[in-house]
Amino acid sequence: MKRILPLLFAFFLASSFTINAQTTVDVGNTTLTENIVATGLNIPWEIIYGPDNHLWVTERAGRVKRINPENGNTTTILDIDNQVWGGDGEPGLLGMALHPDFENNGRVYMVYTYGGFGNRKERLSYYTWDGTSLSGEVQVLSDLPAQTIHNGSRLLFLPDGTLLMTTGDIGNSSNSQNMNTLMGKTLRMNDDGTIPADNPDPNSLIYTYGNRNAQGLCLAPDGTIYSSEHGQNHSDEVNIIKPDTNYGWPNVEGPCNTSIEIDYCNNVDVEEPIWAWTSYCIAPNGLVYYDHEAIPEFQNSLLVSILGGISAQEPRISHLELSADGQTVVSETEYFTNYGRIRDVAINPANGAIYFATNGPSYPGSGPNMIVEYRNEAYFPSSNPYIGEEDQFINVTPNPISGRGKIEFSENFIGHNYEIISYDGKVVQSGTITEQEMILRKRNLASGAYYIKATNKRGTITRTIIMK
Ligand SMILES: [Ca+2]
Ligand SMILES: [Ca+2]
Repeated sequence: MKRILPLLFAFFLASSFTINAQTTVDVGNTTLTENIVATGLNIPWEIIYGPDNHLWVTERAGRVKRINPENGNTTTILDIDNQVWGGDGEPGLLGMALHPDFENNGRVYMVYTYGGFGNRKERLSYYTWDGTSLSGEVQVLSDLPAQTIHNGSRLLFLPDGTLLMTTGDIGNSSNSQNMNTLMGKTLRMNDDGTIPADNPDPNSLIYTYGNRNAQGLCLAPDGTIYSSEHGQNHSDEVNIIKPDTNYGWPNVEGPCNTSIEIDYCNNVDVEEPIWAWTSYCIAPNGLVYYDHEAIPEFQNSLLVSILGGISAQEPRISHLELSADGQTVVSETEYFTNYGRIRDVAINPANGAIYFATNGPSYPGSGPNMIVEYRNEAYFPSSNPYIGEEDQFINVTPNPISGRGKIEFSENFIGHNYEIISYDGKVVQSGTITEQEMILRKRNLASGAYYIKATNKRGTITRTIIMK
């Protein structure tokens, strides 16, 4: 094997983030194997496993990416950077959902903030997928107030075809009990934004109230709706969402357990969370109900993305085991604790693989920002999720590299450029791909975590490189 592209530069890498290749994690008797599907993303916020067997991801600055989970090939299918306000802090392009009839109507719903200082707003729109990109914005709900914090925005279609959307209190806690504003609520609407006739108030989108800033919503097969909700300094919650229900904020945080809260709850009907993290702020985000035999230990449980709060304490996925009736949480176990902040999680319905989006080690979302898969490779799905495109790839072997490593490119990358980027964001090497094999030597690159990125007409592939 020839050395094709000489490595001219070696750069010092300073990163507090450590990453290992080919990690496995045991969940009871099931072994899950890690695969970093894509990296170098710009704060992935929503991650959906679509009926097209691709991952659909919002990036907070204003882009939607579509990722083939088998080879990591990534394409940008919508770019509304110039329309979105925010992207650095909490506002930006946030929640997304595919319409239940997506395969026929191609509708992709999403929430973003717009305007800016003096005119901060939030909007729900849908775009239509044509097989290549998203276009044709239809505004469903506009002119919602937005702020630099607490913009909710998680979306969930229900079996009856209506759409739930969480809204935050936008930093003004009195909004949550005020039925004259849509903020600090869960909203329920038809797919065109009109009010369903069977809403608690047939003249209002409000479905629940007393919410602070809920950014997780999921559905169990029995119809139970679970939500995660950010607490203030403590009492992050998991709730079961029921119509016309008061979830307590700002009068009650977590369970009714202080004397003031108990007095309040004796007079006002407040729904208490089924689980609360009461000691400090862990900032729960997207969650899923796991219902697949590939990981039997996760069945009938919630997997909750945990950012770890502003100081990123104990970011992870929390496995909340549910009681048989799904109404209470039996136990919490922490997994995937070494990826930095975890924003959202999705499941491949064919093989039960878990995908999660990372937002880096510190608030509000420094890199590395990755999509990580954990799969039970011993499980053989009844339907093969493999979707081809094997002729587009980048492989790094061995990984980690301790002496000499090899990068293999698919032929269609020849003539295109590549970059090797450290996990703190510096391009340490770049050039044109002239042949299918490139040798990396330990002496050319300092120890640490990097990724290689190359783009051609089909899309972009990123692959992690660990130099021992
Ligand atoms: Ca509450
Ligand atoms: Ca309390």
